[in-house]
Amino acid sequence: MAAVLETSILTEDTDLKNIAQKVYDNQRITDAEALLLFEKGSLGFVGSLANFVRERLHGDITYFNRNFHIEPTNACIYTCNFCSYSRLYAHRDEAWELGLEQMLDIVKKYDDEPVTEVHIVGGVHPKMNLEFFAELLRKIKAHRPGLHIKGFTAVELDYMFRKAKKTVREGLEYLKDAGLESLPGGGAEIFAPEVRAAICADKVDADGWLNIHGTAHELGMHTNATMLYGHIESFADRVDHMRRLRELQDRTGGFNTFIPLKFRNKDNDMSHVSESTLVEDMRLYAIARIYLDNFPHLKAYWPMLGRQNAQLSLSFGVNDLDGTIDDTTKIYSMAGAEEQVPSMSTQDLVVLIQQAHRKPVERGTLYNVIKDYSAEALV
Ligand code: V47
Ligand code: SF4
Repeated sequence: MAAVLETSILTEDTDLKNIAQKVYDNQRITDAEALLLFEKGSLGFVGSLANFVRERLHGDITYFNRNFHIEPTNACIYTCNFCSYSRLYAHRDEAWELGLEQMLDIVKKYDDEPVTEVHIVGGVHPKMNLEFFAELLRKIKAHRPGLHIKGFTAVELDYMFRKAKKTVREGLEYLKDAGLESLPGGGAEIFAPEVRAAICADKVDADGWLNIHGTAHELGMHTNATMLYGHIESFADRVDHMRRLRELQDRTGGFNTFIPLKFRNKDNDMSHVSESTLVEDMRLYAIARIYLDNFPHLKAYWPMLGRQNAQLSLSFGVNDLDGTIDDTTKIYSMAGAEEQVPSMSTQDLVVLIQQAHRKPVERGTLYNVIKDYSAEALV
């Protein structure tokens, strides 16, 4: 009853009130209702509903993990217009390409650190093939068996498997045997074909991306899903993207986390497209939390959003702030993200979460609790 009262204060619109009632009753909202939220839902309205969902699922718990990144190369055969990172042709002199031992040295740098995950992601380099990456995985596992390896976007995997003439299932089984444990969510961008053709025409399409994730789920691996938003896509394209993810999740249950990625416009072929506003960012998080009822977690990737905005997102449905990172990723700083030197210590993250009146919990990649910091005093 109190919930109904709260809604009536927030809106006089009957359609929006009906959506709110559904959310309070734990019923799924339709695509048309999600679109309506994008078109008509004020920040306060969608925010309050999303926070209700977030607290029903997780209370005040806010997860983070301790991870580091390996970016094997920033050279890429593809030509995504939004990418500020790829250096194959235009800025060849700024390209890097790491060998196996160099990447193992990055892992060794963390020998005395209590990190639990390495995130491997990079461009698609024609010379870095399936066998090369399988060898990398074996070397990492031999050196540090307990380190969870989350690696390779569906875009990287699609290329690797096609080049090795393996099916998606064969390729994933091969990498899994070598030590790959889960997949990050990159490469999804926007699934709608017209937008995809305009921003990243030449890489794996929506069905290919979804097939790789669905097959990984069938093999018992967990994966994440992203959406690159705030450029030329429409509200309907956002709903279409999330619908495809929600449908796959209904079938497999293998997604852990949805991660909206805000388009940044520095130094890429879409620099003329303005970036979304903070209000629009928060509305998107909130609507994603309301619509994706079968996704357990919603993550704000703080190096891209900035730490204060990430803190704010904890009131708009977000319950995960990714990891400590330690300045090992360049993808966002090169695209003009808030955080040019993305590094936060565990203490920094704990304080950031506590300042938002939430409970910090360190997790493993699969959301196993490593340490509950909620009883620790704010410093
Ligand atoms: O797919 C590239 C994005 C993604 C830009 O699964 C850009 O835990 C904004 O997916 N503006 C790769 N975004 C990174 C990624 C990721 C990051 C953190 C955690 C996880 C996870 C996954 O970066 C790409 C693309 O969507 N990206 N350029 C840009 N200019
Ligand atoms: Fe390559 Fe990824 Fe950049 Fe596209 S977004 S050009 S696939 S590195």
